[in-house]
Amino acid sequence: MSNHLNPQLHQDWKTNGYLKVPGFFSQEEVDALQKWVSEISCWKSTPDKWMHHYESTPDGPRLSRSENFVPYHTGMKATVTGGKVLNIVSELMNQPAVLYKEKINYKYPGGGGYAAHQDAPAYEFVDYHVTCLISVDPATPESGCLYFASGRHQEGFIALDEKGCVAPETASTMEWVAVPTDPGDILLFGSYIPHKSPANTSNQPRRIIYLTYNARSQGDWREQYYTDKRQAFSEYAKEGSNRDKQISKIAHFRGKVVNHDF
Ligand SMILES: O=C(O)CCC(=O)C(=O)O
Repeated sequence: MSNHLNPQLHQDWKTNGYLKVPGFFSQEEVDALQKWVSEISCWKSTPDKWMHHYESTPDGPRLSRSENFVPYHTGMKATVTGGKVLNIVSELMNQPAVLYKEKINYKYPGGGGYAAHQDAPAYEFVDYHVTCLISVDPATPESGCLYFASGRHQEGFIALDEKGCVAPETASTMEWVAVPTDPGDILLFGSYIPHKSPANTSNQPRRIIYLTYNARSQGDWREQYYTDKRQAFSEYAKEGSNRDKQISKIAHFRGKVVNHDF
């Protein structure tokens, strides 16, 4: 585990529950990441490999999210399962980390935002995770960057409602900090920090990669996570409930989901 962070940054992480590291990736690396995200977004849907989710936008149906792409993309796999991303996450966890899940949220113009939530209720099997967000495009308040309830990660589950989100009446009393990011910036956050994001009201995509890790000492749950997610969504579809119109086990996505294909 090499040292990326000075004591002040470690302190900021502890105090705020999130940490932005500007310019973590070089321009060359950003070019590669942008190319890889475009490649993955063009993959045809399959029933048993990667998962694509779509939403309705003013420009027609657009991808809202892709998941489970790491086993099928060599460049992405090398970048997210080793090297400096794994190192910085392991440094924050004070122990070696392993990838738990990965996703790209595209948020094309008109794409939906996310209600205030903590990630922990959706991330089963292990009780604590750290996510590394990689900004592929500029994320601004207009294009739908993340907002955090700074310092509220130390309170366990907060006002968990029936959707798995922070109850709106509690969320509205929280102090929210916008954290815009540029391509190549990373933003690290733990699974208990409340966060949310608005819809994309700009005319540019706001693509972000989210890499979620857990402590390796707690096991490698990645396969199990995706098996369980597929199974849960096929059950939601059979039930005839609206839950299959979610993109996660929690109902935090505010866009209009169309054409589920897994
Ligand atoms: O991409 C976003 O705007 C927020 C995503 C998020 O919080 C999530 O997917 O849980």
